Amino acid sequence: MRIDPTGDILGLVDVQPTFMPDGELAVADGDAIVPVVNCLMGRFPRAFATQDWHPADHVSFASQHPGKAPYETITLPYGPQVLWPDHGIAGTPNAALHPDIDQRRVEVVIRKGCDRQIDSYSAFQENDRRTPTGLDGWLRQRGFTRLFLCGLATDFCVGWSAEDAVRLGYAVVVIEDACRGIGLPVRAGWTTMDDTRQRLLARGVAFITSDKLG
Ligand code: VGL
Ligand code: ZN
Repeated sequence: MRIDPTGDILGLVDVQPTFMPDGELAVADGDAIVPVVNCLMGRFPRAFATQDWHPADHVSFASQHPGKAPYETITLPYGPQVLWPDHGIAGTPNAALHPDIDQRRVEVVIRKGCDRQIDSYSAFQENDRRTPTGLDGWLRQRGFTRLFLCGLATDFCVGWSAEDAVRLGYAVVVIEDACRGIGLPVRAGWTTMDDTRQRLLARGVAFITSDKLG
């Protein structure tokens, strides 16, 4: 797959220590993507990044709901919400972009999940599916038409970002070896990873590995 230096951009979704081994919401093998992302960074002239950036009393934290445990689901005004361990706390070292990430080509960083009352998986809008982050405006004004996404977690922030990007009219490519997922069970033999993959494939998202990029 050839990279078009004007229309293509690499998107780093939540490449933060909070989602890596020893982090608060550790994704298995999450740190393994760092060298892959740095290698990709050399192939794309431009990149954007997102950071999960929550206040310490964020509504998505199980700690804010007495009697609830992480990974249980509750219902909020905007719909079902998985409860997470406290993570991505704004201003903490584990919420920074991973210190080994080469940021030279990262032109914009979008922080999301800042509103205490609303979670935000997607790079484009909060989970109320109403409040935009502003990323669409930035990408559109700069003329980008195809997004190559990598980061954490495949089945939450990467997947929701990919789905919104397609809906907003972008071509979307997920670079699988530069992503890792959480993989919560949804039903017997079926996880949020399978579910995400099927949903994205059905919407026209392409999945590739980084060695397929020319
Ligand atoms: C994420 C769960 C909660 C992610 C963020 O980055 O995929 N997942 N907050
Ligand atoms: Zn979060």
